[in-house]
Amino acid sequence: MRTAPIALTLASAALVAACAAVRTGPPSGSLPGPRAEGPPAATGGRAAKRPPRTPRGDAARARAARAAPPAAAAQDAAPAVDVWAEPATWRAAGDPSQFEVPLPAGPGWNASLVLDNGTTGIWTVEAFQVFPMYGTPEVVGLDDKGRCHVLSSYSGKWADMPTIHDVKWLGGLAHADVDPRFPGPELYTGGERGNLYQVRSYEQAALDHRLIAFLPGMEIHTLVAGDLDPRTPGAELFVFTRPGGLYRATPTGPDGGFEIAKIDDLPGRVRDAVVLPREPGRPAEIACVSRAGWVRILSVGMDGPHWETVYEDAMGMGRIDVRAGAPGEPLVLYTCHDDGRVLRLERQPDRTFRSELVYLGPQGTRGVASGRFDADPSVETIAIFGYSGRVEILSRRADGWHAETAFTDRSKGHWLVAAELDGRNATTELLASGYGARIVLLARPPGTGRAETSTDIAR
Ligand SMILES: [Ca+2]
Ligand SMILES: [Ca+2]
Repeated sequence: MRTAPIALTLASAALVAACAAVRTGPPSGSLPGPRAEGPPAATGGRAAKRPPRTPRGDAARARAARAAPPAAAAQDAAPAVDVWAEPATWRAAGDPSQFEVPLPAGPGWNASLVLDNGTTGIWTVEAFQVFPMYGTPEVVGLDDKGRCHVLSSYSGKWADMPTIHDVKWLGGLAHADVDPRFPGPELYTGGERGNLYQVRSYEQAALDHRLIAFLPGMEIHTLVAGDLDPRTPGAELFVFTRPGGLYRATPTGPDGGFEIAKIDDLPGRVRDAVVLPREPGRPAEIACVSRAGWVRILSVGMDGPHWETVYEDAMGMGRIDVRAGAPGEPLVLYTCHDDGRVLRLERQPDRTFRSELVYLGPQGTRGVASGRFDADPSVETIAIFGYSGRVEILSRRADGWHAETAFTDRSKGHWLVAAELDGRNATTELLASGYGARIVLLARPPGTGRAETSTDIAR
């Protein structure tokens, strides 16, 4: 497999961003611009096709790769797909509710369709165990018309059970046992209209949903759930909004409703957040990434919220993931700037973070996912997605980070998540969604990383 070498290594001091000093207290800054991120009209854009690439020999390609900047080298290997094409040019690849629908993928990857949503973009996708009686986690996607798609797999097919119709986009999504009045975990989502919903699942494979709170004039961009605030018992939902605010929702309202309390103002919206593995004796920590150009770790004490800045630079940011490290390994976060810079942030023994720039990718990064994407478990890997339409795998090898294209969608990407959805390999799968109005599953071929391949069991 050819990979595009990236001329960035640990030793590239000039490209290693300065690690910001740790500080606490409320953040400061200015409010973001008026443009909303989530909801693209699925129409519009240029219809012009990219000209075909000129074939070149391997030697010329290698010379060009050495001479070109890293991002250009990576793009050279990408298929010529016009990610700004009109939806009218799209054709359904098949019906994934009836049979497994394969899609073209990069070398060493299999792609298949989970949902074709016509021309309606899908802004968020995650995998949760919504129905415990099915072994495989469900895939949950939020679309531009305010629908929450809950998709269950069955031997390569996917059954969609859409719920909620909030008309405008849904963006925030969480799954946790927040409400003790209902057994097991619940789904939570909200969006442009400021409506916050709870979705409950039942053993007979049924869903219902209800409005549990309303934030007038606020867009709900990000939700996280868990026992996050010591001032209220049990689990809470944290709701990050635009205009920038942080709200807490607790299952303490009348008639099964929730109560909402504003707990902080924020300079710009948090577009993604992840609850970090809980350390004994320490408060819950939530890593947050903002359009205002920072990564901060939020924790809440009896005196209120504390913010620790771990990275900042003058360019919007929007996605974050945490490495599923082994016990004793340092905490590692992966994040990205909107301009295509992908960063690795590693917590040091003194709890400060060391930042490393690992990729100068295409503009419009809209997905960062940590997982095992290589047959060799010792290779550190992350996946990215965005306005390039390409899902790229970044692998850290002895000579630095490398990029390869795993998949190219029919339009711009908006969300990427790692999930375990195929046990035939030893690697992590990926779910991608966005302006292409579909959810795509990416998996390494059966046998990848498994010793059984020597017996041809994968054929
Ligand atoms: Ca519950
Ligand atoms: Ca797998």
